[in-house]
Amino acid sequence: MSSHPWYILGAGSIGCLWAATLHLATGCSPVMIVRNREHYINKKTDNTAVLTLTHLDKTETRHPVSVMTADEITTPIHQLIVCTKAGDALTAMNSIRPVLAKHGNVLLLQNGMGSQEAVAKAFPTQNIWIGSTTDGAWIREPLHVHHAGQGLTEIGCFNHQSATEFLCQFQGFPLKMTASKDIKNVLWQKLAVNCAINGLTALFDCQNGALLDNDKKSLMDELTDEFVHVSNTLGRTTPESLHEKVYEVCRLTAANHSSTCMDARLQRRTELAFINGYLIRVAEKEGLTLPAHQQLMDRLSQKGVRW
Ligand code: KPL
Repeated sequence: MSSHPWYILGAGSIGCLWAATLHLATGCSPVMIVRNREHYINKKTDNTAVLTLTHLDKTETRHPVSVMTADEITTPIHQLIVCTKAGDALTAMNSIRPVLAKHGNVLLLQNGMGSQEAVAKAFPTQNIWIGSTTDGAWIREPLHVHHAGQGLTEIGCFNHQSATEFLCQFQGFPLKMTASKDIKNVLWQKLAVNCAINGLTALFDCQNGALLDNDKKSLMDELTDEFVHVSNTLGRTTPESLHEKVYEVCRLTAANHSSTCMDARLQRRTELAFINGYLIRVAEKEGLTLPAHQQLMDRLSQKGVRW
């Protein structure tokens, strides 16, 4: 591992999962950069806190971390993992711009598409790595994360530079990781599934498995048909059996509430602008309209779901 400390922007489920895992793998405490310090620690003068990780086998481990706001950081950041919501990534990155090392490594772990391009464009001298993760995690209370589902994190770079060397740092890391030569395609394939599932689960306030009921399934099919249409227009590949893949994710995560459903329930801003909203914007540029996607977004707006 590099001798530089790791900084993690965002203390949500993925941020906490990576912070705890980094401590397990390296023995070094990462620094978690948060917007509101009091939400995590009540000591005024001391930045240290303990993060609890409940593992897949339900055992618990505890990990010392530092919790800081952007304006408390004075030393240059060479190693950063951005775990904010997609809609907050650029603002959060700008908040640490003055302390970000010019050629630092930045790993972006956002859902959906669009935020990664925006950050890469705004930070041209940094080495920007993009991750797409299927790890499942949820927050029980601030700084207590449950690892709920073993997934895979694929890491690559928009300019196809190999991520193998970057990934060497994570040897022996407890989360599963692999280098991807075509991370845009990985993000696109995940987007297909999220476009079909996330918005609908927020609309019906249901678990993923409930989308396999007939009336909801046909809405999912319409969204998937539109995705395939955009994909074909762009000359991108999607699996022939995309509908089957979507059903399979619904079956495998039947009892889960999607991240968007949870955000909507808690009246938080969702990431739909970077999921269905992203597809609508890409389609518009190609002169295509996507009635099923548009109708979904309209119905969600009427319901008061924010993005
Ligand atoms: O990625 C997901 C999410 O919740 O954002 C799915 C695949 C829908 C699993 O819940």
